[in-house]
Amino acid sequence: MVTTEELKGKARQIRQDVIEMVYKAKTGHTGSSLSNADILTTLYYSSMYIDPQNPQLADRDRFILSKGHAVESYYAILADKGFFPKEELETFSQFGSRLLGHPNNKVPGVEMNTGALGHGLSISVGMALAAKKDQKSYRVFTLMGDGEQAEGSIWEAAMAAAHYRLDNLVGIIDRNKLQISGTTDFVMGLEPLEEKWKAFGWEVISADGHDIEKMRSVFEEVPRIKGKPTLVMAYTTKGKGISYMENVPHWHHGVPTAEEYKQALQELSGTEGCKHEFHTK
Ligand SMILES: Cc1ncc(C[n+]2csc(CCOP(=O)(O)OP(=O)(O)O)c2C)c(N)n1
Repeated sequence: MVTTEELKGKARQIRQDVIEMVYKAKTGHTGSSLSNADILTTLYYSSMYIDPQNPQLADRDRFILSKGHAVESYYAILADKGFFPKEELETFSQFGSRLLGHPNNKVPGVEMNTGALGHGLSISVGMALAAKKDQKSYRVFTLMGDGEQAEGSIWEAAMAAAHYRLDNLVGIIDRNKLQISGTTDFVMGLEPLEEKWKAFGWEVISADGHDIEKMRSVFEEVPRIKGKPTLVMAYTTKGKGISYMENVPHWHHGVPTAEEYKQALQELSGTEGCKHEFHTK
């Protein structure tokens, strides 16, 4: 079994890949992707049942990146897991590449095209309902943004999930309290967000979304919750891991200068357990 220390090292490597991809492509959602890197690492290296050699395996757990703009860490993980060659990351967001700036299902391992906010949970409800009807035991995970919570369609899906008692569905909110143009409080007040999800009939578990050990135990606990869907409120920091990016709205889709790029990689590689293998020129 993979250790938590190994998972932390993996998350650092994924963050380096994110920086390389954005720097090379000169576009991307850096802060958003660094925000969800630990959540995705925990899911893909510890919690989900998947087979990269057989992306369409009938019993695989499903993952939907509802905050589809934060795709870099997702692609970096899919490549690292072996869904497609790692060198392909160098083509991110370039003309002719299948690694578009938002997930699309031409990429092995991507279940569904996403990017228009507010749709991922509805898709996931459909998948979880299908699993129930087919008497399959796979689980469906969907990662939403907190800014995304302003989309009304999320709340229709939340209501339906509780109605159908979808205990095979796990919603995760990347609660970094920032969205595209400022704080979520400024753009659209969300609180009391946990209470809203509870009122919609969901079990709510709160955790530090960068504490991989904790996130791991949260995802282990979820299958014991029966008769209702679970919402994991993962408290995070946008831009996590790069000092000058943390909590700065500009880095929602900022691109590092050459100096900033160097500093970012230095900060990440200064940390134990990191094996960086992907380099752009
Ligand atoms: C329906 C829709 N409206 C607007 C956008 C533009 N947009 C892209 S990212 C973003 C902010 C998302 O913020 P949040 O959900 O909090 O994600 P994170 O902070 O983790 O990046 C917006 C408004 C979109 N992609 N889809």
